[in-house]
Amino acid sequence: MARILITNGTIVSPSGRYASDVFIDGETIQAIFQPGQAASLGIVADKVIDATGKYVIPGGVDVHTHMELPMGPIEATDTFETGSNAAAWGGITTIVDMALQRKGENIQDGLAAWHQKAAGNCSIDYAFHQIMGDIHEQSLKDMTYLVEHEGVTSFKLFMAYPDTYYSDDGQILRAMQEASNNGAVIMMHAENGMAIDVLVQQHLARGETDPVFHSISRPSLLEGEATHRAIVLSQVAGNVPLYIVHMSASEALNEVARAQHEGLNVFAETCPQYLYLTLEEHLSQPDFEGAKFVCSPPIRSRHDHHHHQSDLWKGLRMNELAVVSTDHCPFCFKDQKTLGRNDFSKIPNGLPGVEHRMELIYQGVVLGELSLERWVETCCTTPARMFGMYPKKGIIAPGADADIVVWDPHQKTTIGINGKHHMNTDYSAFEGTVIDGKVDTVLSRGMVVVENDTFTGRKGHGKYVKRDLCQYLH
Ligand code: DUC
Ligand code: ZN
Ligand code: ZN
Repeated sequence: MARILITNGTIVSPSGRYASDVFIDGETIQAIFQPGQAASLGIVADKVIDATGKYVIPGGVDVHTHMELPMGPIEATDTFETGSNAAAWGGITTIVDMALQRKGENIQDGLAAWHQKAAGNCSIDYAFHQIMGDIHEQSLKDMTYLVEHEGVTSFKLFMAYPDTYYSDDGQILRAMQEASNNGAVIMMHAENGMAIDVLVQQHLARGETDPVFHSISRPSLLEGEATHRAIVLSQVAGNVPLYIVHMSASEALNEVARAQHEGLNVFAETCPQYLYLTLEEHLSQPDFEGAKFVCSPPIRSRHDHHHHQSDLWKGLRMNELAVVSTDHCPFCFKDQKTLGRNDFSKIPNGLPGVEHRMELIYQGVVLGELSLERWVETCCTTPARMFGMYPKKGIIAPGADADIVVWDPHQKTTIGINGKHHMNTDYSAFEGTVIDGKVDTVLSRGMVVVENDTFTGRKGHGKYVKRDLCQYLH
């Protein structure tokens, strides 16, 4: 494989930025040179990438995607091939997807099915979390087996969706106790699904069937309540590491901040949709267009008793929110979202987003919400450390995988079906958003996968990453 020199750029890490050159030999970073040093040492590269005026950052790590997720009679529309390509276009070089165990299935089969979907199809590296949708004796044994042998060190449980993925408090506690023995992280979808289902039925009975009622029937209070309950259960289980996924609500953030203040091992992520989209501008769009923005937890109102979006940005600055992921779970508007035309509860939940996380969170830098360093930390470095992939992933340093994005702050792009969009959906949730800055070049383990607005990656280049335990605690 080639020797590549990235020159004249500014390397950005969580701890600062500095002008240096990156020398790649094969799949890994060989050295960081001071400007001009490579030439004086007689280093010869097969390819030189000129990053003058650009940032050189670690490849993005998106730790929450759902490629090919079955949902009722349909499936999320991105395959590992289309989804990993779209991710690469957006400067993501590692995804951690959620392998699924449904009720009545065993965990080992669920994981094997995910390996089968992904193997040989990805253009970037991939790893798995395991969804536990049926917690009993055997699943608990399997959980420990996955941690010890399969490189799967985190498990997602659901307090929502009583008809499908739901676990009750007793099951959650048992999984947490097992995790406190085997070192795994418990990832929680924290919404009170039982109470939500009552509200859903009441809205439908009143004829309130539009997409906006999806959000109204899932009040932020019930995300706060479930977050609180998950934290208490994690404490009872011996302060097991708990990671709240896709946080959308101030009430939930306040619970996490309080737990962190008390010294508990509680972490959280949010997603771009919760930072930018609103009930008023998006979910309320006429002609059923609001269905394009139906996901759970829901997009919140601008006029709630809390200002959720400004609180979430504050949480990102303060490290109460450690990570930004996407919860990428794409469905088409035609024939999929429209299944819920007369009943919002039948709209498949999820948004396409894996391609846009780096550029949307960079807008937080442009808007003054986050520092450049914090952008890299929340999108690249911390996700790698949180889920046991650092320092192979998430950092530009000798020995690390050569997963690198050259980011041009002087360019602009427009997101959308007629603009930048490579995910396998017939709409974009961020249609028309103008992005200051642009992904210029992307390398995955030393292979150039995006360059000059062209995809140069290869199906099957992406490898499975066996993960270690959470590196904040071990
Ligand atoms: N929420 C979504 O919106 N989609 C996938 C699963 C989830 O929890
Ligand atoms: Zn979820
Ligand atoms: Zn999810």
